[in-house]
Amino acid sequence: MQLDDVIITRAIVDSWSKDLLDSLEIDVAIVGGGPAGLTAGYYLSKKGLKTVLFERNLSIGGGMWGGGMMYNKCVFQQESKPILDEFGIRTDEYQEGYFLTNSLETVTTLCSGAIKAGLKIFNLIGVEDVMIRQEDNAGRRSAAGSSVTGLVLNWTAVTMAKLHIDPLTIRAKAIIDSTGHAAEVAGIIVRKIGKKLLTETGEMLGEKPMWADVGERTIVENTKEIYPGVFVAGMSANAVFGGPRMGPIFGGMLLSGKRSAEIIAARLAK
Ligand code: 48F
Repeated sequence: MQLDDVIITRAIVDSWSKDLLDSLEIDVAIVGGGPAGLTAGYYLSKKGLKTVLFERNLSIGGGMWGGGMMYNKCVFQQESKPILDEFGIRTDEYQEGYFLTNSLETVTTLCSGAIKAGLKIFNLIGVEDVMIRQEDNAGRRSAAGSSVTGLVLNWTAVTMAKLHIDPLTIRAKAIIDSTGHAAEVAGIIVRKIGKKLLTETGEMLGEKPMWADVGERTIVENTKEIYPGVFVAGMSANAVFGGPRMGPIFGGMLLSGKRSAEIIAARLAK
C-alpha cells in the first residue's frame, strides 16, 4: 500500500479535533496529570463520568518519574497497596508496610490504566484561568453565591513563548486541582476574587515542612471542596489546607485521587 502523507495529517487533525469538541462540556475536568490526577481520572471514568485531564507538560506523571532525588523508585504504604494491585503495578515489600515500585512502571501503568478506563488526556495544554458564575452547571445557586463552572486553557507553547494569544474555555460540573505543590487553580481563585477558599482564612494555608507520616494522613483528610465546584487532590490538598509535604512516598497521592473521585461522584449523583 502506498502511504499518503496528507491522509496521515488528516487522521491526526480530524481525530484530535473531535476529541476536543467532545470535551467542551463534561462532568469532571482534572488539572494536572501527576499520580493524584491520574488516579482520580481512573476512578471517575470507571464510574461512567465524562472526565478529561489537562496537563501542561509533554509527559504525564508529574513528580513521579524521578522517584526520590532521581533514584527512580517510589515508596508506598500498606493502605495504598490495593490501588497498586488494581492497576497491576508490581510491588516489592522492602520492610513490613513499605512497598517499593519502579517509578517508570508506576507512571506508565497509571496512565495506561486511566486512559483504558475512559479518561481523556490532553497534554501540552495548561489551565491559566477559571470561569466563575452565579449558578453552577446544574443551574443551582450555591451558598457561597458563585461556583467555578469551567476552565480557561492555552497551549503550553504559547505561554512559554509569551505570545499574546487568547485562550479557549471548557465547561465542567466539577473541577479537580491536582497541580501538586503549586495548587494552581486555588491560587488563581485567590488571585482573581480574593480570600474565598473554604479554608480557615480563605487563603491558601501553604504546605508545611516534610513529615511523611502526618502528610500522608492529612492529604486524604484535606481532599475536599475548596470553592464551590472545585476540589483538591494530591499535594494540592496539603498546600491549600496547610499539611506537611512528604517526599517520595506516593500512597497518599493515589488515596487522595481515589477519595476525590468518590466525593465528586457522590456530589454529581445528587
Ligand atoms: O506534582 P504532581 O506529581 O502532583 P501530585 O499528583 O503528586 C505529588 C508528587 O508527585 C510529589 C509529592 C509526593 O511527596 O509531593 O510532588 O499531587 O503533578 C502535578 C501535575 O500538574 C501539572 C504539572 O505539570 C504536573 O504534571 N500542572 C501544574 N499546573 C498546571 C498543570 C496547570 N496550570 N495546567 C495544567 N497542568
